Amino acid sequence: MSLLRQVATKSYSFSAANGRVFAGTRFASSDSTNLKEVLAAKIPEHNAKVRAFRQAHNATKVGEVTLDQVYGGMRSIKCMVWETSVLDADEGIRFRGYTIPDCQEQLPKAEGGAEPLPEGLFWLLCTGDIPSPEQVKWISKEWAQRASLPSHVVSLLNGFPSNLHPMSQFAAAVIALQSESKFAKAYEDKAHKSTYWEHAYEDSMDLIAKLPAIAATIYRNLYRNGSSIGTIDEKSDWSANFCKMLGYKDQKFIELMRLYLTIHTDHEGGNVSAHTSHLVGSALSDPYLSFGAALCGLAGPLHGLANQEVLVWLTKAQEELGGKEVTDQQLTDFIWKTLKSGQVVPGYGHAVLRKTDPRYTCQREFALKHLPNDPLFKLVSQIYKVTPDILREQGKAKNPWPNVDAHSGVLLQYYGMKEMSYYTVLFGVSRALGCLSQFIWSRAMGLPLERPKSLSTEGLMKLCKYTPEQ
Ligand code: AMX
Repeated sequence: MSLLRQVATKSYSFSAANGRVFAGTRFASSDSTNLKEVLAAKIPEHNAKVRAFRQAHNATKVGEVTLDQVYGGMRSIKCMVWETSVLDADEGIRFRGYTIPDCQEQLPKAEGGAEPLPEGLFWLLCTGDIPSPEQVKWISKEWAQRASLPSHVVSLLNGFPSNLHPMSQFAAAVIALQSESKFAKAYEDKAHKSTYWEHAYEDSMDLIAKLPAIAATIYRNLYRNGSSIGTIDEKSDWSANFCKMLGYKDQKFIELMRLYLTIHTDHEGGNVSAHTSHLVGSALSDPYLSFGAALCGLAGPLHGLANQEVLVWLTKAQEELGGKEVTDQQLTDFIWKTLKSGQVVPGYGHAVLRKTDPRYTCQREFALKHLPNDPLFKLVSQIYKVTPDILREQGKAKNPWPNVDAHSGVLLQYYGMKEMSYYTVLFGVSRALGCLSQFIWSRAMGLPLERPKSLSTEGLMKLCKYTPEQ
């Protein structure tokens, strides 16, 4: 019986000194570089805490639901558990309690680098602890070792027509990888429920490791004549390997990718991609199916595809405005034209946020540091100056401020990645870290099948004792 299986099936006791005792084995959970060991130590402790909490408070009300919320896309209804991050309307995202500036300051960096490594954020999302450099190196190596793709996935990718959107290719390839699922196999083999998280962990690590190779194959097939993605360097980090596979060598681009893949990971549980993965996973579908479904949601223009929409819109603005510096009035007129034609201003507004997205701010800071004179960045800055007032004047959007997608494309195009229909794939590679860290915890906590109640309009009218006028 494996060590971890023992952990999952035997009772545990907590050692107050510096670790936890499991089946006679001591894990100094904060010191181990093995993420699975650290999780094995933390899960029973968390579950015991939740059990006690629920016993005391299961009947406590956490909110009320109005008719407006039922018709209005369930905005702000508090109805799911998401352990890895929480979004505050004014402050923005906190990953396990840490803001983006906290993460930029405290998460380990690559040698000579200034931006956090996404491996570190994954460790933080999984464990709640800021990892040591050694723990982050352990993850980089694990992901490098698990990165190879089965041949049927490569053949599938190579067979896609060039008019199939990169996000559709991405989702299809992730679903096709399901042949490798250890979770599905374990379920078929009647694995005990208490071990589900272990198989979820293995699948999640495998899937995250393979995403850059899938994404880079899509990129090279579509935009680089199907050239080879090359090999993985086990000594390199996940983002650097990804950039190499894509064909980008510039150290600044690699740094940008580390930041990009860190900040797009997680945005609590209610957004379309996270919620989709949560819902699908609750049926005990494996991580491949669950995350493949999440990617389909991310591909929508009101969600992840907005980063593509922003660049399309910026390019149109440049063309229409003559490609030179414009006055605030000219830009204002262009934005009003967009609104009056019934379109949204892409990259602005948010279902939860009510201030500028800190993911926008940190990308803006990156641009101010590395590309302050780029004409497209100047246009993005000018749009930031004029758009909130315009949206306020229009009086519809509850949040007139920019979100993450208003800024990401301009940075990518600066370093030569101009293929805008590819941008959401990068978002998807990062989003896996949030969806899958929570997936592991969802199975560890034994969260049940999601099944909220729906009602027809007739049923709602009856409930509200409302009789329509004849
Ligand atoms: N431009 C124009 N109108 C906007 C707007 C924008 N950027 N943002 C919101 N509105 C409109 C809505 O379309 C809605 O109009 P309606 O009453 O005619 O249907 C009205 O304002 C009220 O919407 P809301 O309550 O403020 O927003 P929401 O929670 O319904 O939607 C979002 C949020 C993000 C879909 C919306 O702000 C939007 O469409 N933004 C542009 C697309 C975008 O940037 N999406 C990316 C979001 C971040 C992400 O998920 N990656």
